[in-house]
Amino acid sequence: MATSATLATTIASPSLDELCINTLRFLAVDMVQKANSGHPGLPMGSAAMAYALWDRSLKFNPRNPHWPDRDRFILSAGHGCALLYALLHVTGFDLPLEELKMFRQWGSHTPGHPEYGKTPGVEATTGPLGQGLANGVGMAIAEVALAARFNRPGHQIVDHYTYVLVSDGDLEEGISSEAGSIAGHQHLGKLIVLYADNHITIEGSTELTFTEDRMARFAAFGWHVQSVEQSNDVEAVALALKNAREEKDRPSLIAVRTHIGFGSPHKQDTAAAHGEALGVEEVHLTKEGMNWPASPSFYIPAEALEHFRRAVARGSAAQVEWESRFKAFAQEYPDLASEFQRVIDRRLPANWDAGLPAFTSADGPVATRVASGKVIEIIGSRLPEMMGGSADLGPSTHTNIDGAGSFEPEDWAGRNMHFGIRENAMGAILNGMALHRGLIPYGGTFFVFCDYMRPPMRLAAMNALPVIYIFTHDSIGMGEDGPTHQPVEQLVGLRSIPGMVVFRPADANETVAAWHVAIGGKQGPVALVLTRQGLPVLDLKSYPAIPAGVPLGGYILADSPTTERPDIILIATGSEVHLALEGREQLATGGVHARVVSMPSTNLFASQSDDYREKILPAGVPLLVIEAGSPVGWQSFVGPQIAVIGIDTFGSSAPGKVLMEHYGFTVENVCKQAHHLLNQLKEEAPCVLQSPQTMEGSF
Ligand SMILES: Cc1ncc(C[n+]2csc(CCOP(=O)(O)OP(=O)(O)O)c2C)c(N)n1
Repeated sequence: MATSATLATTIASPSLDELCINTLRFLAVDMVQKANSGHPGLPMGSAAMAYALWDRSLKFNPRNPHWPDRDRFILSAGHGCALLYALLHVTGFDLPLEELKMFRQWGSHTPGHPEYGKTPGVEATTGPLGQGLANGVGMAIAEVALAARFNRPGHQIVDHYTYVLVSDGDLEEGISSEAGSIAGHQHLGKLIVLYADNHITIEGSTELTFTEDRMARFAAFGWHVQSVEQSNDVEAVALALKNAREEKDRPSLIAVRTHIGFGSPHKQDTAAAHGEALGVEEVHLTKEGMNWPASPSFYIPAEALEHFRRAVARGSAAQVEWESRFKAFAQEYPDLASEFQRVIDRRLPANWDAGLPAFTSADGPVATRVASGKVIEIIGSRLPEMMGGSADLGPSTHTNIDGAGSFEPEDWAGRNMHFGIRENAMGAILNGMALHRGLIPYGGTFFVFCDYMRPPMRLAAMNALPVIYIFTHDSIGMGEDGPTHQPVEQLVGLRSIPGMVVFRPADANETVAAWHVAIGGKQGPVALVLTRQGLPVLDLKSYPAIPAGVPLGGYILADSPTTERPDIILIATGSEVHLALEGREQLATGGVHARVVSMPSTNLFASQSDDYREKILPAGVPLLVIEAGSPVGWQSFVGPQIAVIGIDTFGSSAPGKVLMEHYGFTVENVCKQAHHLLNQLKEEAPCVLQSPQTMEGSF
């Protein structure tokens, strides 16, 4: 049973605390006022609880934001970032006051929402509400997983907390229930969430939308819950934090009754304080009411700064203390210590890729999801930092690492994760694990359900996080489950995310090569889009270009037999590559010389040099694209002389082979459309973009 304690609020805050808290408040107020953009309300209301955490508990070193055993702090309510920037500046991170004055301006390190990599001390990009909370769950998972792997009796080298500050919006978002449920189930006792319970969202009071008992909800998830009635009572918040740390078995939620826009005579406790500058007059009145000098703006009292800056010595001492513990650990366990350093630095061991499977045509047919599973078994045994699983589809997605055990409550050495049917949280947890460092996280589901995890995938791409997605059942070829389960627009959707590398391999050997890029490349998230159905194997003896070609995104798999310059190029991805190969043979019998280009990753192909792309797709040669997905995107990608055999409607329920035929994915249709395109071009018809639905006789 969860404990709900209402803590005493009678201890008066010492005046130095008040001075420090008001410093944070007014830095935030001035930032937003100067930018005339941003969110002053949450910082004003939450400054005291944030101060209680940063001043009394948080283990961090402003001079080394990346020290491995620091506590993590995530401002999930990213719109309140002015508070975070104020904290980072006053405690001595490399964020000069000038940066605070440049809040939300071009090129500054104080963007409109916290951005990982842009501001020292920002642990996660937040703003899309709920994501930060689930990132925190991922970080807390990483902490216990690494502790299980590396700590030894007498050597606690992984031992830190994950703190998250959330708002109403974070807890309203469904992802908070997904993530909260996993965190409770996993008994993540070192995850501590502070909730700015200010009763206000953009449209007004939470009475409009959010009336459930949040404490009871999280208690039901298995959390330890506490309430603090007076947000400005630093000691009460500090005591609640202490209780939370002492609760080893359950994650903690501390609801602090804050007041949005605290101190603003006309805006406190109203939605007007949420998302716009207070206004010159209101800023003046607020400062006056709280005995704060009206000018200069961005005022930091010397005593407050001096007090805040003690964080530097404190943080450096904490780091030095950890380093000496790590040294003792390294003396007793030298291999383990260098292994820890390796995974934290994201370095791969030598020969990590030795002996990856080379499939032969005798192995076929092989579904690419099965080939992927074989690769995971091998590299999973070589790379203990690989940790992941699926959203309750492990047997279908082939994401299990044999012999690696399940990651289970308080048996955190297992590396096979069971996310349950919670794709959005799975994506955000993977991000948190990657942000923490020390792990290579991966997660799988059916391709069509990647839509449920698009928000965290977008953030993974934005932050170039090394997360791997394993999406199976990649097209109508998956069959009978019908249009609800048949991805059509997902490929173009994922390809359109800047920085996301999407692979749709044509066979088992391309799958191996794609995995090689996913692990060995340095490019951020990689999505592997894999078939349910078996595919013939492209034997490396017959198709030696595969290992070098896949990393380039597109390459010549089979060239035009007799001419330097082909009559037509058949571009295909995934299962349709086999149609292209057969089509090429048949076209040759009619005197048409076709080249087959396999393009497992359009993103990587687009990033190659002009020379390379021209070599593969010489200008002026007509192109026929064959892909069992939306045709959107191909025309702009490959030029005007193009036709596409694609799908611009949803699929339907039938066996995969039948569907492929009905949607025009047959050798006959490939040849027919190739001839059609060539004839049209002879007649100098305008450029065309066709899908089977618009093609005469396709059905
Ligand atoms: C996923 C998502 N939906 C919508 C928004 C836009 N938005 C920003 S803050 C907010 C709600 C504000 O309420 P609350 O979370 O209580 O923050 P507070 O008013 O206390 O600052 C909304 C809807 C968002 N940032 N993320």
